[in-house]
Amino acid sequence: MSNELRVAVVGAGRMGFDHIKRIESDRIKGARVVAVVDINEEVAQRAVEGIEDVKIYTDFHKAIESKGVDAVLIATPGFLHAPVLMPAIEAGLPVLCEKPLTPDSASSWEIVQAEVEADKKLVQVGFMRRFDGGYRTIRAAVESGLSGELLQLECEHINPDVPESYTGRNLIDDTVVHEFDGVRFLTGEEIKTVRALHGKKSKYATGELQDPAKVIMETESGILVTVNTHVTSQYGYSVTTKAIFEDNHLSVGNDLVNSSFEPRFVDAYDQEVQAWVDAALKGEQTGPSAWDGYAAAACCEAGLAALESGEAVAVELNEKPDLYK
Ligand code: ISE
Repeated sequence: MSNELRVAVVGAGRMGFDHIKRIESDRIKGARVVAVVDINEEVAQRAVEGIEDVKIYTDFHKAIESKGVDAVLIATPGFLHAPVLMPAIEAGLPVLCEKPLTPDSASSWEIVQAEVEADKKLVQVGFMRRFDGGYRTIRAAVESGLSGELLQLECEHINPDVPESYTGRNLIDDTVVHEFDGVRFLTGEEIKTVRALHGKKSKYATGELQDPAKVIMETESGILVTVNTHVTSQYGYSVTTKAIFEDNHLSVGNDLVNSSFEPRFVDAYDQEVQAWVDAALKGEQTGPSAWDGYAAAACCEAGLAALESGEAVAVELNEKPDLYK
Protein backbone atom coordinates (compact mmCIF):
# COMPACT_ATOMS: atom_id res chain seq x y z
CA MET A 1 0.00 0.00 0.00
CA SER A 2 1.18 3.52 -0.75
CA ASN A 3 1.51 6.12 2.01
CA GLU A 4 -1.83 7.57 0.97
CA LEU A 5 -4.99 5.49 1.45
CA ARG A 6 -7.06 5.45 -1.75
CA VAL A 7 -10.65 5.25 -0.58
CA ALA A 8 -13.80 4.13 -2.39
CA VAL A 9 -16.93 5.57 -0.76
CA VAL A 10 -20.05 3.48 -1.34
CA GLY A 11 -23.22 5.54 -0.86
CA ALA A 12 -23.04 9.29 -1.45
CA GLY A 13 -26.16 10.32 0.49
CA ARG A 14 -26.13 12.20 3.80
CA MET A 15 -23.28 10.41 5.64
CA GLY A 16 -21.39 9.44 2.48
CA PHE A 17 -21.39 13.06 1.32
CA ASP A 18 -20.21 14.19 4.76
CA HIS A 19 -17.36 11.66 4.81
CA ILE A 20 -16.26 12.49 1.26
CA LYS A 21 -15.94 16.17 2.21
CA ARG A 22 -14.15 15.22 5.42
CA ILE A 23 -11.56 13.00 3.70
CA GLU A 24 -10.95 15.69 1.09
CA SER A 25 -10.60 18.42 3.74
CA ASP A 26 -7.27 19.18 5.38
CA ARG A 27 -8.62 17.79 8.68
CA ILE A 28 -7.84 14.24 7.50
CA LYS A 29 -4.25 13.28 6.65
CA GLY A 30 -3.09 10.34 4.57
CA ALA A 31 -6.19 9.57 2.51
CA ARG A 32 -8.04 10.66 -0.58
CA VAL A 33 -11.29 9.67 -2.28
CA VAL A 34 -10.57 7.91 -5.58
CA ALA A 35 -13.98 6.35 -6.23
CA VAL A 36 -17.59 7.09 -5.32
CA VAL A 37 -20.34 4.53 -5.83
CA ASP A 38 -24.03 5.31 -5.84
CA ILE A 39 -26.90 3.79 -7.78
CA ASN A 40 -27.93 7.37 -8.45
CA GLU A 41 -25.14 8.81 -10.59
CA GLU A 42 -26.33 12.38 -10.03
CA VAL A 43 -25.99 11.98 -6.27
CA ALA A 44 -22.44 10.72 -6.76
CA GLN A 45 -21.61 13.58 -9.16
CA ARG A 46 -22.86 16.15 -6.64
CA ALA A 47 -20.72 14.62 -3.89
CA VAL A 48 -17.49 14.80 -5.89
CA GLU A 49 -17.85 18.35 -7.18
CA GLY A 50 -14.45 20.04 -6.96
CA ILE A 51 -12.57 16.78 -6.36
CA GLU A 52 -10.02 15.76 -8.96
CA ASP A 53 -9.16 12.27 -10.20
CA VAL A 54 -12.18 10.51 -8.77
CA LYS A 55 -14.12 7.80 -10.58
CA ILE A 56 -17.89 7.42 -10.36
CA TYR A 57 -19.42 3.95 -10.33
CA THR A 58 -22.97 2.70 -10.07
CA ASP A 59 -21.80 -0.86 -9.34
CA PHE A 60 -19.71 -1.30 -6.18
CA HIS A 61 -18.15 -4.55 -7.46
CA LYS A 62 -16.34 -2.56 -10.13
CA ALA A 63 -14.92 -0.15 -7.55
CA ILE A 64 -13.81 -2.93 -5.21
CA GLU A 65 -12.22 -4.89 -8.05
CA SER A 66 -10.43 -1.83 -9.38
CA LYS A 67 -6.71 -2.06 -8.69
CA GLY A 68 -6.56 1.58 -7.58
CA VAL A 69 -8.61 1.16 -4.38
CA ASP A 70 -7.00 0.40 -0.98
CA ALA A 71 -10.00 0.73 1.34
CA VAL A 72 -13.79 1.03 1.36
CA LEU A 73 -16.06 3.35 3.32
CA ILE A 74 -19.68 2.13 3.36
CA ALA A 75 -22.41 4.72 3.90
CA THR A 76 -25.41 3.12 2.21
CA PRO A 77 -28.57 2.29 4.19
CA GLY A 78 -27.91 -0.58 6.63
CA PHE A 79 -29.69 -3.29 4.65
CA LEU A 80 -27.20 -2.74 1.80
CA HIS A 81 -24.07 -3.12 3.95
CA ALA A 82 -23.59 -6.90 3.82
CA PRO A 83 -23.42 -7.17 0.00
CA VAL A 84 -20.52 -4.67 0.02
CA LEU A 85 -18.84 -5.95 3.21
CA MET A 86 -18.54 -9.52 1.99
CA PRO A 87 -16.55 -8.89 -1.24
CA ALA A 88 -14.48 -6.21 0.51
CA ILE A 89 -13.47 -8.69 3.24
CA GLU A 90 -12.77 -11.31 0.59
CA ALA A 91 -10.53 -8.84 -1.23
CA GLY A 92 -8.71 -8.12 2.07
CA LEU A 93 -9.66 -4.42 2.02
CA PRO A 94 -10.00 -2.39 5.23
CA VAL A 95 -13.56 -1.13 5.67
CA LEU A 96 -15.16 1.70 7.62
CA CYS A 97 -18.84 0.72 7.75
CA GLU A 98 -21.44 3.17 8.98
CA LYS A 99 -23.76 1.84 11.68
CA PRO A 100 -25.55 -0.52 11.83
CA LEU A 101 -23.09 -3.19 10.69
CA THR A 102 -26.13 -5.01 9.27
CA PRO A 103 -29.81 -4.84 10.27
CA ASP A 104 -29.90 -8.00 12.43
CA SER A 105 -27.63 -10.19 14.51
CA ALA A 106 -27.79 -13.22 12.18
CA SER A 107 -26.41 -11.25 9.22
CA SER A 108 -23.89 -9.45 11.47
CA TRP A 109 -22.69 -12.84 12.68
CA GLU A 110 -22.00 -13.78 9.04
CA ILE A 111 -19.67 -10.76 8.81
CA VAL A 112 -17.91 -11.87 12.00
CA GLN A 113 -17.57 -15.37 10.51
CA ALA A 114 -16.15 -13.96 7.27
CA GLU A 115 -13.44 -12.15 9.23
CA VAL A 116 -12.73 -15.26 11.32
CA GLU A 117 -12.31 -17.22 8.09
CA ALA A 118 -9.99 -14.55 6.68
CA ASP A 119 -8.25 -14.62 10.10
CA LYS A 120 -8.07 -10.83 10.00
CA LYS A 121 -10.07 -7.96 11.43
CA LEU A 122 -10.79 -5.61 8.55
CA VAL A 123 -13.98 -3.83 9.59
CA GLN A 124 -14.36 -0.73 11.76
CA VAL A 125 -18.01 0.09 12.53
CA GLY A 126 -19.00 3.77 12.48
CA PHE A 127 -19.90 4.11 16.15
CA MET A 128 -18.34 7.56 16.29
CA ARG A 129 -19.14 8.24 19.94
CA ARG A 130 -16.17 6.08 20.92
CA PHE A 131 -14.05 8.94 19.51
CA ASP A 132 -15.93 11.74 21.33
CA GLY A 133 -13.87 13.62 23.94
CA GLY A 134 -16.60 13.41 26.59
CA TYR A 135 -17.10 9.69 26.13
CA ARG A 136 -13.35 9.14 26.31
CA THR A 137 -13.19 11.09 29.58
CA ILE A 138 -15.77 8.77 31.14
CA ARG A 139 -14.04 5.68 29.76
CA ALA A 140 -10.70 6.89 31.16
CA ALA A 141 -12.30 7.35 34.60
CA VAL A 142 -13.70 3.81 34.45
CA GLU A 143 -10.30 2.42 33.46
CA SER A 144 -8.31 4.36 36.07
CA GLY A 145 -10.72 3.52 38.90
CA LEU A 146 -9.85 6.91 40.47
CA SER A 147 -13.52 7.76 41.02
CA GLY A 148 -14.35 4.32 42.39
CA GLU A 149 -16.60 1.89 40.56
CA LEU A 150 -19.05 3.01 37.91
CA LEU A 151 -22.55 2.36 39.26
CA GLN A 152 -25.04 3.93 36.86
CA LEU A 153 -25.26 5.77 33.53
CA GLU A 154 -28.03 8.24 32.73
CA CYS A 155 -28.20 8.99 29.01
CA GLU A 156 -30.26 11.31 26.87
CA HIS A 157 -30.60 11.06 23.10
CA ILE A 158 -32.72 13.87 21.67
CA ASN A 159 -33.40 14.60 18.00
CA PRO A 160 -35.35 17.61 16.72
CA ASP A 161 -37.29 15.39 14.33
CA VAL A 162 -37.02 12.27 12.21
CA PRO A 163 -38.17 11.40 8.69
CA GLU A 164 -41.85 10.51 8.32
CA SER A 165 -40.81 6.97 7.42
CA TYR A 166 -39.25 6.53 10.89
CA THR A 167 -40.72 3.48 12.64
CA GLY A 168 -40.81 2.13 16.17
CA ARG A 169 -38.05 -0.23 15.06
CA ASN A 170 -35.83 2.70 14.05
CA LEU A 171 -36.14 4.16 17.52
CA ILE A 172 -34.12 1.17 18.67
CA ASP A 173 -31.93 0.25 15.68
CA ASP A 174 -31.16 3.78 14.48
CA THR A 175 -31.23 5.84 17.68
CA VAL A 176 -30.66 3.71 20.80
CA VAL A 177 -28.15 1.54 18.88
CA HIS A 178 -25.62 4.29 19.68
CA GLU A 179 -26.27 3.90 23.41
CA PHE A 180 -25.98 0.11 23.14
CA ASP A 181 -22.51 0.50 21.69
CA GLY A 182 -21.69 3.48 23.93
CA VAL A 183 -22.58 1.55 27.08
CA ARG A 184 -20.47 -1.44 25.98
CA PHE A 185 -17.57 0.96 25.30
CA LEU A 186 -17.88 2.96 28.52
CA THR A 187 -18.33 -0.01 30.84
CA GLY A 188 -16.18 -2.56 28.98
CA GLU A 189 -19.00 -5.03 29.69
CA GLU A 190 -21.70 -6.77 27.73
CA ILE A 191 -25.32 -5.70 28.24
CA LYS A 192 -27.32 -8.48 29.89
CA THR A 193 -30.92 -7.26 29.75
CA VAL A 194 -32.93 -4.51 28.05
CA ARG A 195 -36.30 -3.02 28.99
CA ALA A 196 -38.20 -0.37 27.04
CA LEU A 197 -41.03 1.79 28.31
CA HIS A 198 -43.20 4.38 26.68
CA GLY A 199 -46.03 6.33 28.18
CA LYS A 200 -47.84 9.30 26.77
CA LYS A 201 -47.08 9.77 23.08
CA SER A 202 -46.14 13.11 21.53
CA LYS A 203 -48.43 14.58 18.89
CA TYR A 204 -45.32 14.79 16.67
CA ALA A 205 -44.80 11.01 16.72
CA THR A 206 -46.58 9.64 13.68
CA GLY A 207 -47.72 6.08 12.95
CA GLU A 208 -46.44 3.35 15.25
CA LEU A 209 -43.52 5.46 16.52
CA GLN A 210 -43.69 5.65 20.32
CA ASP A 211 -41.97 8.85 21.32
CA PRO A 212 -40.62 9.71 23.85
CA ALA A 213 -39.41 6.41 25.27
CA LYS A 214 -37.16 5.14 28.01
CA VAL A 215 -34.77 2.23 27.58
CA ILE A 216 -33.28 0.56 30.65
CA MET A 217 -30.31 -1.79 30.53
CA GLU A 218 -28.27 -3.78 32.96
CA THR A 219 -24.68 -4.83 32.30
CA GLU A 220 -22.87 -7.99 33.38
CA SER A 221 -21.72 -6.50 36.70
CA GLY A 222 -25.08 -4.86 37.37
CA ILE A 223 -24.39 -1.29 36.16
CA LEU A 224 -27.82 0.24 35.60
CA VAL A 225 -28.33 2.39 32.49
CA THR A 226 -31.30 4.57 31.60
CA VAL A 227 -31.71 6.18 28.19
CA ASN A 228 -34.31 8.88 27.66
CA THR A 229 -34.96 9.21 23.99
CA HIS A 230 -37.11 11.84 22.36
CA VAL A 231 -36.68 11.93 18.60
CA THR A 232 -39.41 14.45 17.81
CA SER A 233 -38.39 17.05 20.42
CA GLN A 234 -38.62 20.00 17.98
CA TYR A 235 -35.97 21.90 19.93
CA GLY A 236 -32.66 20.43 18.79
CA TYR A 237 -30.15 17.60 18.83
CA SER A 238 -28.65 16.74 22.18
CA VAL A 239 -26.75 13.72 23.46
CA THR A 240 -25.76 13.69 27.12
CA THR A 241 -24.39 11.10 29.51
CA LYS A 242 -24.07 11.29 33.28
CA ALA A 243 -21.80 8.69 34.83
CA ILE A 244 -22.43 7.99 38.50
CA PHE A 245 -19.30 6.65 40.20
CA GLU A 246 -18.91 5.70 43.86
CA ASP A 247 -16.80 8.81 44.52
CA ASN A 248 -17.81 11.25 41.79
CA HIS A 249 -20.31 12.14 39.07
CA LEU A 250 -19.18 12.99 35.54
CA SER A 251 -21.51 14.65 33.02
CA VAL A 252 -20.79 15.14 29.33
CA GLY A 253 -22.58 16.93 26.53
CA ASN A 254 -24.86 19.03 28.74
CA ASP A 255 -24.07 22.41 27.24
CA LEU A 256 -24.36 21.18 23.64
CA VAL A 257 -27.60 21.61 21.72
CA ASN A 258 -27.11 21.42 17.95
CA SER A 259 -29.31 21.27 14.90
CA SER A 260 -28.29 17.67 14.13
CA PHE A 261 -25.68 14.99 14.75
CA GLU A 262 -23.13 16.19 12.16
CA PRO A 263 -22.13 19.39 14.01
CA ARG A 264 -22.50 17.75 17.45
CA PHE A 265 -20.08 14.97 16.59
CA VAL A 266 -17.90 16.61 13.95
CA ASP A 267 -14.71 16.11 16.01
CA ALA A 268 -15.66 12.52 16.80
CA TYR A 269 -16.24 11.78 13.10
CA ASP A 270 -12.88 13.35 12.24
CA GLN A 271 -11.08 11.29 14.90
CA GLU A 272 -12.93 8.16 13.80
CA VAL A 273 -11.94 8.55 10.15
CA GLN A 274 -8.35 9.53 10.98
CA ALA A 275 -7.98 6.51 13.27
CA TRP A 276 -9.31 4.29 10.48
CA VAL A 277 -6.92 5.77 7.90
CA ASP A 278 -3.89 5.49 10.22
CA ALA A 279 -4.68 1.88 11.12
CA ALA A 280 -5.42 0.88 7.51
CA LEU A 281 -2.11 2.33 6.30
CA LYS A 282 -0.37 0.09 8.86
CA GLY A 283 -2.45 -2.95 7.86
CA GLU A 284 -4.25 -2.85 11.21
CA GLN A 285 -7.82 -2.51 12.52
CA THR A 286 -8.89 -0.17 15.31
CA GLY A 287 -12.07 1.07 16.99
CA PRO A 288 -15.39 -0.79 17.10
CA SER A 289 -15.02 -4.15 15.37
CA ALA A 290 -17.40 -6.48 13.54
CA TRP A 291 -17.91 -8.20 16.91
CA ASP A 292 -19.07 -4.87 18.36
CA GLY A 293 -21.42 -4.42 15.42
CA TYR A 294 -22.80 -7.90 16.01
CA ALA A 295 -23.24 -7.30 19.76
CA ALA A 296 -25.06 -4.01 19.08
CA ALA A 297 -27.39 -5.83 16.66
CA ALA A 298 -28.14 -8.43 19.35
CA CYS A 299 -28.92 -5.62 21.83
CA CYS A 300 -31.27 -4.06 19.26
CA GLU A 301 -33.13 -7.35 18.93
CA ALA A 302 -33.56 -7.51 22.70
CA GLY A 303 -34.66 -3.85 22.68
CA LEU A 304 -37.28 -4.47 20.01
CA ALA A 305 -38.67 -7.49 21.87
CA ALA A 306 -38.70 -5.40 25.05
CA LEU A 307 -40.53 -2.55 23.33
CA GLU A 308 -43.20 -5.01 22.28
CA SER A 309 -43.57 -6.93 25.55
CA GLY A 310 -42.77 -4.26 28.15
CA GLU A 311 -40.69 -6.98 29.88
CA ALA A 312 -36.95 -7.23 30.50
CA VAL A 313 -35.40 -9.21 27.63
CA ALA A 314 -32.02 -10.97 27.83
CA VAL A 315 -29.40 -10.19 25.16
CA GLU A 316 -28.37 -13.42 23.41
CA LEU A 317 -24.76 -13.52 22.18
CA ASN A 318 -22.76 -16.29 20.51
CA GLU A 319 -19.38 -17.06 22.00
CA LYS A 320 -16.80 -14.40 21.15
CA PRO A 321 -14.27 -15.73 18.61
CA ASP A 322 -10.59 -15.57 19.65
CA LEU A 323 -9.92 -13.02 16.90
CA TYR A 324 -11.76 -10.39 18.99
CA LYS A 325 -10.41 -11.27 22.46
C1 ISE B 1 -28.90 9.00 13.19
O1 ISE B 1 -29.39 8.05 12.34
C2 ISE B 1 -27.54 8.68 13.59
O2 ISE B 1 -26.99 7.66 13.31
C3 ISE B 1 -26.93 9.63 14.50
O3 ISE B 1 -25.63 9.33 14.77
C4 ISE B 1 -27.76 9.65 15.74
O4 ISE B 1 -27.17 10.44 16.71
C5 ISE B 1 -29.14 10.14 15.38
O5 ISE B 1 -29.90 10.30 16.52
C6 ISE B 1 -29.77 9.15 14.42
O6 ISE B 1 -31.04 9.59 14.06
